[in-house]
Amino acid sequence: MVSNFPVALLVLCALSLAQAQLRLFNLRASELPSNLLGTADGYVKVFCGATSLGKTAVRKDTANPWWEEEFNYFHALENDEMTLEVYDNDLLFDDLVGVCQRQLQPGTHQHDCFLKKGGTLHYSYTLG
Ligand SMILES: [Ca+2]
Ligand SMILES: [Ca+2]
Repeated sequence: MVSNFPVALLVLCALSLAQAQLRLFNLRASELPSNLLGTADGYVKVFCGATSLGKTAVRKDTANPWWEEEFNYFHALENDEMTLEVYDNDLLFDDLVGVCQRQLQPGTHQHDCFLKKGGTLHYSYTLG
C-alpha cells in the first residue's frame, strides 16, 4: 500500500514556510552626528533575523551619506525582523550611531528611522 502522507507533509511545509525575497535598497542617512574625530564616516550593517546580509561601504566625511549597495535575501519570511545598524567608522573603535528594527511585511515600503545618537536613516525594502 502506498501512502500519500509524505507528499502531503511536503506541501504543508511549503505552505507554512512561504519564503519570500527581501530586497533592501535606497539606503541613505541625514544629519549624522560628528564626534571628536570629525564628520561622520557612515556605514550600515544589515541583518535579517540572525542572518548577516553584509554591510555597505564607508562613506567618508559626510553627515548625509548615501549607499548604492542593495541587499537581497531569498529566504526571508513575513514578520522576520530586519535589523540595520548604523556605524561611524573611526580609527580604533567604530561608533554605533543607532539601530533600526522592523518586522517585514509584504510589498514595498519606505521608512525613516531616528538614530539614538542623532541623525536619521532612510531606506526602502520590498518583500515578495
Ligand atoms: Ca570623518
Ligand atoms: Ca569617524
